[in-house]
Amino acid sequence: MQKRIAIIGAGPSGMAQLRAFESAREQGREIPEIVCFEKQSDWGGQWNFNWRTGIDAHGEPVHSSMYRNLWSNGPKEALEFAEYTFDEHFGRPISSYPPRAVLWDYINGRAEKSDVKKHVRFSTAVRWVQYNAETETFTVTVEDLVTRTTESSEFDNVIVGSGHFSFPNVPDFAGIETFPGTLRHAHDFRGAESLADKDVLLIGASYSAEDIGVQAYKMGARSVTLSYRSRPMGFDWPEDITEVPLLERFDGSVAHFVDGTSKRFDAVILCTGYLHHYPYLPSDLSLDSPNNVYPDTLYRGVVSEANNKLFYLGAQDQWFTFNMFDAQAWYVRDVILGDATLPDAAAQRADIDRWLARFHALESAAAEVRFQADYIRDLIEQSDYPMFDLDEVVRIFLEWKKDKQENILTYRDAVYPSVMTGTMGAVHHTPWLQELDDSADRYLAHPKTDVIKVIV
Ligand code: FAD
Ligand code: NA7
Repeated sequence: MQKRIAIIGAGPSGMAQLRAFESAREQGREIPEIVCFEKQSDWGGQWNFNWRTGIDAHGEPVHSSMYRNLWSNGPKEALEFAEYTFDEHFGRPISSYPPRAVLWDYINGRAEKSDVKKHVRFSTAVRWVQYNAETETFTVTVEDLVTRTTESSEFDNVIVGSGHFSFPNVPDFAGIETFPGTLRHAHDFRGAESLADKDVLLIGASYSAEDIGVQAYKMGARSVTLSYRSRPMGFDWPEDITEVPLLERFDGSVAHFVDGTSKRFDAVILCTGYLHHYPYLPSDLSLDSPNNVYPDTLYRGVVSEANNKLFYLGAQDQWFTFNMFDAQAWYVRDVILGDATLPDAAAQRADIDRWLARFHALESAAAEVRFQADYIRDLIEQSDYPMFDLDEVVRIFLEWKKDKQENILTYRDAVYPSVMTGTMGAVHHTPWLQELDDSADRYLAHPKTDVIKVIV
């Protein structure tokens, strides 16, 4: 009987999985019946912007944490698909840090081209997944959010692609209930315009705090204060952005920090990260991990140790994104098709432990980037996904980090060569700090540039 595969989520990870199976089919392979359940009405995951916060029109938690003004926070050259390039999609060079809508267009373009939409059941939320040891299948219960009908069916494998940047981690702070201004988590942040002329406090010292802080500055905040728990980000901030140690307590609109300083604020945004949370999975199958580059209990970062018929895509903290999801999806496909075999449980554990030992010894962000590149290399070596120059991607990441150190306000104006085609990114027509229109139309109204080949 033909195998049945359930994919949960049609974000970049789920779309990579659909593409991986399609690529096997194009090579004449018989592929299983695939059903991808997506609770939103369109695909793209985080990249499918939603103006709503809290709950959506169906009463579901809003998935995307992205905001209107979001532009790629890393060079596009580091996330490019090895088998669908930016050149192929746009037909001309574009800059290295496109806005959200342009990256959505890119992932949408590949998926549309491979005609995989027919496998997706949109507006359908996965409610529960139950493994049956006797039949060795999963019963997947879903709800069609439009017709309000619930149904269950059997699958041989389940692939989790529901992401892990949607359920906010919301810590408590003494006196926070007395704060009278705007208070929210980064998950509910949709744009920085309302922060103009405001004194803004951001708690956290990672990507969200960094980018929302810079967005607030760009939109004219009076001051931006970033409060860190472990260590400051340490960029050469402009005068109106300051880093302070951890928040100790609020007293009305005044925040007191552990170094004894205090300041009055109009708005507070908790940039305190997200939880791995899989409400449709029983606890023994649900990944429980902090946000890091090697979550424990996943063999090769994707196969659930608790049940080898269950897979997770994109569960890692992400330096690499789209091409890492591809490497994972191609490998998962091959395990399901029987082209890649899994070692026994003891060997899986030994392999996980080897990677974990390496992960725990990492001492710098640069070492983490190299670690993730090695992880991807190991995966690609197991499948027919086109190998690409991962060392060159690492070099681009390190350049990006250097550019940010030099100037956190202008790093998005830099361009890099494509690792896949050698095409140099085109300098955008307007410096990022001055560009107030984030639309794809405005972005793509780019004067045509000659393609420059760079020898890499
Ligand atoms: P997601 O994109 O989260 O997609 C998961 C999908 O699963 C969603 O469509 C969701 O609706 C669906 N889903 C969830 N639960 C269910 C359910 N129960 N039933 C059915 N469907 C369900 N990456 C970059 O490369 N560059 C960036 O600049 C960048 N910026 C980011 C900014 C923010 C604010 C955030 C939060 C992330 C950013 N990322 C960025 C990382 C981003 O997470 C990845 O690029 C990518 O979106 C991850 O893809 P995914 O498919 O694993 O998860
Ligand atoms: P991250 O990268 O997981 O970072 C979370 C940050 O929140 C990190 O600096 C944490 O400090 C901080 N944090 C967590 N809990 C607390 C408490 N209780 N008090 C103070 N600070 C805290 O999440 P991001 O949202 O920045 O990024 C996630 C993704 O979204 C990423 O892929 C981006 O591309 C966009 P720590 O350093 O651990 O002390």
